[in-house]
Amino acid sequence: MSNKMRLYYNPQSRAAIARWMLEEVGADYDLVHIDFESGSNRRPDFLAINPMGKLPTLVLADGTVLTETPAIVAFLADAHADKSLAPEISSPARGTYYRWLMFNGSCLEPAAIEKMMRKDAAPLPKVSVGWGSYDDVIDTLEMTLGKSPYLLGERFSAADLMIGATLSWLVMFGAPRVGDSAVIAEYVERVTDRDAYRRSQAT
Ligand SMILES: N[C@@H](CCC(=O)N[C@@H](CS)C(=O)NCC(=O)O)C(=O)O
Repeated sequence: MSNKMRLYYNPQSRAAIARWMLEEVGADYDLVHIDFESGSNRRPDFLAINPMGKLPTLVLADGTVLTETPAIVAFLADAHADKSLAPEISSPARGTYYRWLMFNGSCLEPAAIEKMMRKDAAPLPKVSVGWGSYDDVIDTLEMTLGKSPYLLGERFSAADLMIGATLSWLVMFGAPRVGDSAVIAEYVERVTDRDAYRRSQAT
């Protein structure tokens, strides 16, 4: 095997987001296809790399293992600072960038999973769960994206890649509200209208 970065990958997974980011920064990487049906992500050789058995898993050239999509996205943005996908460290915009990168995993994903997979259950208590409620999460995104084309204003950043990718999956899976929201539909179209995104979709 070469000493390039290795992305353990399945196109029907969050690994597609990591691949999009690898394309944004122009990284040289190998894709290792993981077949969920045959359970190859639960085999000992893969669990030795990522005991969670999850994708994406990115192994850097020096053997460092990265998991958690926002961490991979944030690392690649910083490792390729010349691509200007993250604001300068310590700038106020960097704070806003972190805000939305973290919002993905702490609010958007769990709110959507609760909404779509616990349809018949009473909503979890708003004061206790970090995402408050699905409607609050979507209202917050609509309010923010209704004011400017990107989460940081006029410039695309890796936070848009993260939130935009998740919103596009939610639209595809028919999550409530997102498909009917012009603000969200236009945002998803805007952030995915990029050569790197198109390259990342290649089979
Ligand atoms: N917290 C992880 C979640 C990763 C995750 O759940 N990946 C799913 C695919 S989208 C997976 O690998 N599922 C296969 C399995 O658990 O067997 C991240 O943000 O990257």
